[in-house]
Order: sequence, then C-alpha cells, then structure tokens
Amino acid sequence: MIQQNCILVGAPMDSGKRSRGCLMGPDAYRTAGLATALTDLGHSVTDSGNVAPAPFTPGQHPKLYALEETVAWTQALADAAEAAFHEGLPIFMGGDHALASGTVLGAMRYAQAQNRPLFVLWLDAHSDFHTPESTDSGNLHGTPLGYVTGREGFDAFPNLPYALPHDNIAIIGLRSVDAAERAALQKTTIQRVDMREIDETGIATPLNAFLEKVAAVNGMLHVSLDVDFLDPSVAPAVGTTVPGGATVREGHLVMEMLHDSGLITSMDLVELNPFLDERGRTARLMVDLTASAFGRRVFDRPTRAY
Ligand code: HAR
Ligand code: MN
Ligand code: MN
Ligand code: MN
Repeated sequence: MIQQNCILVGAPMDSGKRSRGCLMGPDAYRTAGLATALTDLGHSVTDSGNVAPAPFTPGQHPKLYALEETVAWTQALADAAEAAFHEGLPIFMGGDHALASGTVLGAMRYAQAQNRPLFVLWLDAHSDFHTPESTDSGNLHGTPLGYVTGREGFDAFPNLPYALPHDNIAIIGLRSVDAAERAALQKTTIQRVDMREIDETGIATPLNAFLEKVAAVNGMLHVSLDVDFLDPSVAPAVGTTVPGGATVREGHLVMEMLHDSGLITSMDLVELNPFLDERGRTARLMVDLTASAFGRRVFDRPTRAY
C-alpha cells in the first residue's frame, strides 16, 4: 500500500448557510480519531491546525448570506490548500461545503503548476451548481461547483486560473437538485449520477467509468464528501438531510474503490454539524469512511488497474 503524508487542515467555515454548527466539525473529526485512523494504516499525519478567513468587512447583500466572509474563507483556504499540497496529501476537515470553493481553487492552482489535469468527484445529495444569481436560498454552500466551473456572477470571488472542465467532474448521490441547477447541469457534460442510477446499476459502475477517465490522463483527483451523500438514518449530523441516500456499504465501497485506484490527491470532509449528531456517530462514520479511502480493508485484494 502506498504510504501517504496526510496533511489535516481544519476549515471551521460556517458562513455558507444560515444554520450554525459546522464550525465544530474539525474538532469533532479530531475527537473521533481521524489522525489515529490514518496512522494505524501506516500513513504519516500532520495536523496543521485550523485555517482562519482572510480579513473582511461584513456587508449587507440583498440576497446572499455572508458573502464577504465566504469570499474571505475562499481566499484563505485556496492559499492553505496550495501550501498543503507541497507538504503532502491534504484532507480538509470542514466546515460547510462552501469551503470547497477554496480547496478546489487551491487544487486547480497546484495541478496547473504540476501540468496535470484536475478531476473532482462530488459525493452529495445536492449538485451545488448554483450561481449567486440562480440561488433561491442565498446560501453559498450551494454554489461551489458553479464557481469552479466558471459560471457567471462570481465577481466577488478570487479569479480562477481556468474553468474546471465539465468532463472532469462527476457528482454521485444526487437526489435534491433545484430547477435552475437542473436546467444548467443538463446542458453540461458533468457526469450526474442520481440515486436512481445507483439503484439500477450499483454505485461501482459509474464510479469506475469516472476513475478510468482520471487514470487515462494521469489526473489529480479531489474528492469532496458531503455528509448528506449518506442516508440521514446513518448520518444524521447535517443540516440538509435528504432521505434515500447512500447506505453505509455504498459509502465504504466508493472509498475502498478510490483507495484501490491510487488516484486520490486531496479530500474534503464537509457539512458535518456536530450540534446535530447523536453520540458522535456521524463523525465516527466519516472517519471510518476516510479510513477506507486510505486503505482500511478486511482482506487484501488484487489492485484493479485503471
Ligand atoms: N440547492 C439548495 C440551495 O441552494 C440546497 C443546497 C444545499 N447544499 C448543501 N451542500 N448542503 O450540498 O440552497
Ligand atoms: Mn454539498
Ligand atoms: Mn505552488
Ligand atoms: Mn449536500
């Protein structure tokens, strides 16, 4: 197994939506033993502590919630992410999903410097493909994929080095897509895997198709795992639960396949709200899933060649 130098980066960002609590996420992952789970697998782990937002002045936007704070986090997290890539394999402990605007931006910059294409696997009930104009809620955690793909209206955010190509993105677990997102997504080549497709083909089939694309061009792979990818019955600690989500085994299978692919180069753990958890079970499940992504297994298996 490939030993990684995992860099844990705390991103206690809570400004991507109105309900509070994701700021406790990084400490919940620490308490649930994320670092030990990874060192037990033979990886080295550095916890680089928590990132803070760049300085900002709160404003009043008619629709968008906490725009200035979210932009300030995006700036700081992009820089922190880029720095972390130079040290090892970053694992971002969120924090709400708006943090991915920063982490993916950092990954894009780093990938460009390495002359490698970046791919993003978005494991989520939601598509998070809104623009500041199309969002009804005004919650910017619903917009990071819109931002990194270069959609219109993100003028307040840092400039992108390039727009992340639609062909380089897969979203798996979809079951809550707003009308405006749906219309926009259907015009793209983003691989959209809803729960129905997972029911029909199993989750391995669409995931393998995506991983084959990544491997074929020696891509970097950023995995963004939203707690609400999972069914709320097993992962209740999230503000935006949607019934009918991935099972514990579907979650582990995705992570095990990602590990065997050897393709992961960075990962977000997002939307955990420890205030809503039941005796830490969601935090522990997220740690166990991360362990599967980094090599925890029952038996060794031949590695699948992509
Ligand atoms: N689409 C809805 C909105 O824009 C809900 C977005 C919820 N996003 C997350 N992350 N929880 O996936 O408000
Ligand atoms: Mn999300
Ligand atoms: Mn650099
Ligand atoms: Mn979600």
